[in-house]
Amino acid sequence: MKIERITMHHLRMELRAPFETSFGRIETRDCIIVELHAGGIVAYGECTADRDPLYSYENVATAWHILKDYLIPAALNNDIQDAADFQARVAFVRGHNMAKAGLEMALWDLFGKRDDLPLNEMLGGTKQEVAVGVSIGIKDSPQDLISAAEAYLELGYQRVKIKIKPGRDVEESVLMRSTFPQLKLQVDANSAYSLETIKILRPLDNLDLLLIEQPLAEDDMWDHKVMQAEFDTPICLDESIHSARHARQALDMQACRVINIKPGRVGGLSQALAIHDLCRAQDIPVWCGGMLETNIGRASNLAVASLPGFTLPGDISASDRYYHEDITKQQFTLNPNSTITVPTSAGLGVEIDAPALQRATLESLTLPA
Ligand code: OSB
Ligand code: MG
Repeated sequence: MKIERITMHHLRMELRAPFETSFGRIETRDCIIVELHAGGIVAYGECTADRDPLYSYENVATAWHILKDYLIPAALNNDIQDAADFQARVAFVRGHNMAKAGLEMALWDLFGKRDDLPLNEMLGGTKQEVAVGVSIGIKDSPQDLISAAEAYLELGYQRVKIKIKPGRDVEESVLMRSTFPQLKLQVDANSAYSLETIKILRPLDNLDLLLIEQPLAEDDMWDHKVMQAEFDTPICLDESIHSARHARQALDMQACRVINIKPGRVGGLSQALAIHDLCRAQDIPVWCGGMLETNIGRASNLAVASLPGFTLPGDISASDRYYHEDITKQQFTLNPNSTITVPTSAGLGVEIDAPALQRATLESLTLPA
């Protein structure tokens, strides 16, 4: 399909509550929404890079630049056949996976709308509802964490992930486990430890956690292998996995037993699919991570999580867990069994709330100008 025009919107979304991880605390979340026009269809994608390069080296400014100067020019006025065709055209750009994924998502939305197919069907999804949990940031005190968890359990979430960092790890995890003995519980360190300091995490191995997510540095695949050999709890990689190739290498060297798939981090839905297929063939459980997306990215995550290999609950919470105002007309709600229903309309299956998008937008740029 010939791509006629693309607009990028830089958004700043106000979180309902601050979100703190080992790399920092945020009260607002930035992202780029890609709006694509072709053959009378308007399609959307979300680039998950945040304002600052804390979770990864990408941020809004780098993604804006890479989209404007490389990726969008590679797509404009071209007859893009499918996601693989798009990836081949932008393969010359090294890295910048979140920028690529944002535009690729808009292309999936476009093709879905053209062919009247929902994204989950295009990807090969098999579930109508997907199991989800909630990711709770670091709180001011362990007691505040327990209160926050209680409130989420009250709402129906049946799986909780807590963020940890040095000094805010063992006490919190032990307290969570003793307060909620049956809860599906996991922790995420966002690379806050080293092989020397993981000794502190030893007691976590006796808490029946689903997994320990990304304890070590992004580029320390080998050290994760060393750690996994010393821990019974599955290590799950998030930041370390940027491609299906990385996923294969991580599994080959037993650096992890679970993979968190975030389409943004791996360069798009097509790579997410490839990692899913690889893991499924080896019986490695995967789950869909979250990047505090708007409902655009959330719709995409729900479609991905409907694939059969996504056997662990995703970090895909209801819309009202995130922002004061989201940018689509429909809101995602939690079903009583801790699932969210996968959208069934064409493409991403969500309709933009134009005034809300406008209110969240700091800057827009249309190409061709
Ligand atoms: O590491 O999984 C992470 C949010 C921003 C950046 C990194 C991570 C997260 C989350 C939030 O854990 C999950 C969600 O979107 O609900
Ligand atoms: Mg993570």
